[in-house]
Amino acid sequence: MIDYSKVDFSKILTRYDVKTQVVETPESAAEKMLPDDPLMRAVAECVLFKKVKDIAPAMMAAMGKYAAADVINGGLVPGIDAVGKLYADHVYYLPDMMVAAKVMEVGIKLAEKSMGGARETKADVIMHAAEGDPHDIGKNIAAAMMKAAGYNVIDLGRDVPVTVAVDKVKEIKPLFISGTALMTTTMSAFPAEAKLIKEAGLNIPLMGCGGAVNREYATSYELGIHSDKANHTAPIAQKLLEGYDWKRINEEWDSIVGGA
Ligand code: B12
Repeated sequence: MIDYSKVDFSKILTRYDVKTQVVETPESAAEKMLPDDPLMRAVAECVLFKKVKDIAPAMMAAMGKYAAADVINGGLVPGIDAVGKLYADHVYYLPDMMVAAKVMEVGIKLAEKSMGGARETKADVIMHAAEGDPHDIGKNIAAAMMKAAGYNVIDLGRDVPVTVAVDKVKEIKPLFISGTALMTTTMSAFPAEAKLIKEAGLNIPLMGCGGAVNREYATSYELGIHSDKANHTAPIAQKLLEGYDWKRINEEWDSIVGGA
């Protein structure tokens, strides 16, 4: 009989994947990913540590010093980015993401209230999250910024069927329609929508956005334009108002969003 108690298994087999694995914790992610500014950090920590009750006072304090849009980008977004990292590292699970998303929702609503909207609207724009996609945080941020920039945002919500989005485009004939996709399984909604819009004889641009979509993909089909960050949208919309079509937006994209 072999006596296994005397065997040193570490000399026989080394699990290099385990040995080299960096074990992330919410605290270590906070050190690496959250902002240093105390007001912004307090906002980001509410998201990362899922403190739903604390987000309102943290937002109000930060918005006392910084513009609401800056608090979104400098506080809320780094918080959810850290949540995304912890989920990818299997430290956080779906329920953690759900609570963190709730904190984001409350924060974005407060920021939106503070940003307000213009009295006269410049144009109608349609926004939605792609069919099958429940991720709408980025869309909500972009919608708040577009409202503040003076556009009438028709927000179709999330998991919007392709045909519902296209029917709304036919009905409203907006300046553009934007779509958000964070999942590789949902981004194919955009070329499908663009094709139907084109078939309806409309030349209305479809702005493909969200973490799953890059510029190359979003401009790989007719009518497709791209916006990488929520604050890129207003300068692009301004050019559309000036008469640019989707092709010209793509040709001059770098200079259009360069200053944003
Ligand atoms: C929060 C979150 C959730 C929340 C979403 C809540 C909500 N209301 O949105 C909940 C908990 C519901 C969720 C669920 C799931 N999620 Co999730 N989720 C995330 C997480 C952590 C953050 C996403 C986010 O909001 N980021 C912050 C925002 C600000 O970023 P954003 O949307 O990209 O927006 C920016 C830009 O893209 C742009 N933008 C976006 N939209 C628009 C629109 C316009 C007009 C403009 C101009 C710009 C713009 O502007 C923003 C910045 O300025 C990501 C991780 C990650 N790294 O992204 C995973 C992530 C997206 N989820 C993922 C997955 C797999 C899921 C689930 C399938 C998990 C599961 N096992 O069930 C489910 C979905 C199930 C289903 N089909 O219903 C994967 C997707 C992988 C893939 N490539 O397909 C990710 C990447 C996590 C991972 N690493 O695996 N999730």
